[in-house]
Amino acid sequence: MDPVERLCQEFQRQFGGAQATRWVRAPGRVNLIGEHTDYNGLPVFPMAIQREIRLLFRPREDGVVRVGNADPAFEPGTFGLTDEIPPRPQGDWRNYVQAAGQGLAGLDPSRTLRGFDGLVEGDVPVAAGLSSSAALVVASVLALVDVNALSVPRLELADLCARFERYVGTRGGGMDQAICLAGREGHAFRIDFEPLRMEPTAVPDGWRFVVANTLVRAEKSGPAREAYNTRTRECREALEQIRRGLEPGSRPPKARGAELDPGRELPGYPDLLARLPASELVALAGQALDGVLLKRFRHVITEATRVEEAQRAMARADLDRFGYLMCASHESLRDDYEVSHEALEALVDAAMEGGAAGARLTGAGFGGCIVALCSEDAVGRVMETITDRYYRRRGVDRGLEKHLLAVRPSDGAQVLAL
Ligand code: NG1
Repeated sequence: MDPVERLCQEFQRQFGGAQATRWVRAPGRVNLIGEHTDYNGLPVFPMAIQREIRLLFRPREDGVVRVGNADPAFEPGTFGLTDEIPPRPQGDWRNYVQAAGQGLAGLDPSRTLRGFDGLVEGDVPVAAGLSSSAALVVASVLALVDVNALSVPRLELADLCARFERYVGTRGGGMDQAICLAGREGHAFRIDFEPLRMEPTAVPDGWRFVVANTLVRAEKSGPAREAYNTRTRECREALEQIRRGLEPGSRPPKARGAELDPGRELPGYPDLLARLPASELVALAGQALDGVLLKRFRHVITEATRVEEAQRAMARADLDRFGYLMCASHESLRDDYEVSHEALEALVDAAMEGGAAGARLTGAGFGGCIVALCSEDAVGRVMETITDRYYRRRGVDRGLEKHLLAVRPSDGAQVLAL
């Protein structure tokens, strides 16, 4: 049976009454390169994928949202649309729907929003770095925008969704929501921030991206949250110290010509890169920063330069160069940003052994997925080697299609009639 038809039946079973009228599909995403750069205002390079969250809904007359899940492991919930919706315990899936509700209600507290009855299902692996959480927030926002006939431009909506998602307690950047809303079939996007800008690059015909899940959950509503938030804090601290090093008369800066004008607004990471070449910034950091802060800073700066180069490599269909940059990104994430995990290392090694042009952890790390790039004719061998060297050794031999997949660059989220 068609998945949407099955979902319609489940909707009837859970809610009764009138049938759902519309549904939203909101894709997961894989970030090809540019990790832990978005919250520093530096570019990323993701694509939307064919795995998605689906939300079937019918409008309500009142300001209540009732939401159920096709997976019985996830309990249903009801909440009123106000600008102060009490969050449920950390990790509860309904918080992502509530994030959308509170966010939209808070935009204009004098306006009463209509709610919906909605049923959610999806095939984006949870806590795997493929952004199931952003897809759920985006789907919920789009359903509310639809039932209230609001009109918000896509990029503005992406910024709003990123802000709304902070309701769950993470301070993520804006990559996931932007690519989920504005992805395009056949394309990856370079995304820049502040202000949000998206530039498509066609993925060359013969390129295949393989995603493999470590099956180590990296819950950002759980333990990985603290590790993620610590990294964002360290990046801010590193920036502060570098800024102090650039103040006139300070010791050191050795980078001549880069001193700040007194009274000028303090630069963020993008301004630093506009002011000095990456190599000089890293040299300057070597004098101004110690230990962990130096490593974090070095990752952020070098990763931003890899994004620039990777975009050019894709535009000229240079598979080997793109793969090389993915591997360099992974090493930097492992050694300088310290967000890898032995399971991620094992998967990257297996992908490379199978003939991938490059492989790296994707998403925040600490578990979750890797992404590997290979040519069309190598994809079978890469997937076989990963199966053999990773999954079989861990006794996983069923349901592999859920954990190991060749992803296609797909369209962004849409609201569709039933
Ligand atoms: P994942 O792990 O895929 O949810 C998180 C952030 C991104 C970005 C990456 C690291 C959220 C919702 N997403 O992605 O914005 O910072 O880590 O590059 O926090």
